Amino acid sequence: MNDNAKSSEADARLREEADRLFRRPCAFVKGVVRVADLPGDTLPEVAFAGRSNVGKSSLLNALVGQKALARTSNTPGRTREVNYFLLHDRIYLVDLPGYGYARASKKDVAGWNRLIQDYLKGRASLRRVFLLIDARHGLKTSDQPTLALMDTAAVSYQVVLTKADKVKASDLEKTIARVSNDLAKHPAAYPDLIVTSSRKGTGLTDLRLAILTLLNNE
Ligand SMILES: Nc1nc2c(ncn2[C@@H]2O[C@H](COP(=O)(O)OP(=O)(O)OP(=O)(O)O)[C@@H](O)[C@H]2O)c(=O)[nH]1
Ligand SMILES: [Mg+2]
Repeated sequence: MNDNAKSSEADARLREEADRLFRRPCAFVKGVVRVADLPGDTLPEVAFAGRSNVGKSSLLNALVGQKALARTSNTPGRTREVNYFLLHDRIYLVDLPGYGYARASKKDVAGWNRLIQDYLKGRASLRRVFLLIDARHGLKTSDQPTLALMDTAAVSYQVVLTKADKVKASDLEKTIARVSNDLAKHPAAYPDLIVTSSRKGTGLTDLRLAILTLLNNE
């Protein structure tokens, strides 16, 4: 067997292992509205951040193959707490409230923004933030404060395009190129992005593998 064949066999094994990890039990632990109430930081965690309605909760459900573990909604502003889910007693998956939701009250928005900021800045066990971006829109002005915060706080983050089923392949390629180009200016951003559709199941193994790799590097 040549080296290429060996490495692609190893890749396939890792991808299987990643899918297997996400078939393990995953359960809701708690929803938190103040950083003081976060669970102890003895386990590693990854978080899903992004504009309201971008598909964070749907992606989490798709990853673990459960339809209604995290609550989703057509109406933006569904997730209002920092929601902790524990996968296989090994890693927390953290579903964050969305930002950029114009119709919520100023007081609510300020509260959620403060919560997200405090969480992102101060969580020692946070291994990576998956920053979800709608594949139809790319990065928006309302994503900029979060990007800046994570750059300043040196929080490692990776962009995940969502709802890829909603765009034509040619437009998707353009968005990927544009977002990759923008990310090159951000020191804490991981250069590769992951393209997903929770509806079609696209990219789920790629994202699971990214998370497994973080765990294997613990
Ligand atoms: N077509 C399509 N729709 C999706 C996909 N993922 C999510 N949606 C829809 O997008 C809407 C928002 O999904 P959520 O998962 O609730 O979004 P969220 O980012 O958690 O939203 P907030 O909690 O409000 O911040 C719902 O109507 C989902 O059905 C996808 O891959 N494809
Ligand atoms: Mg949500």
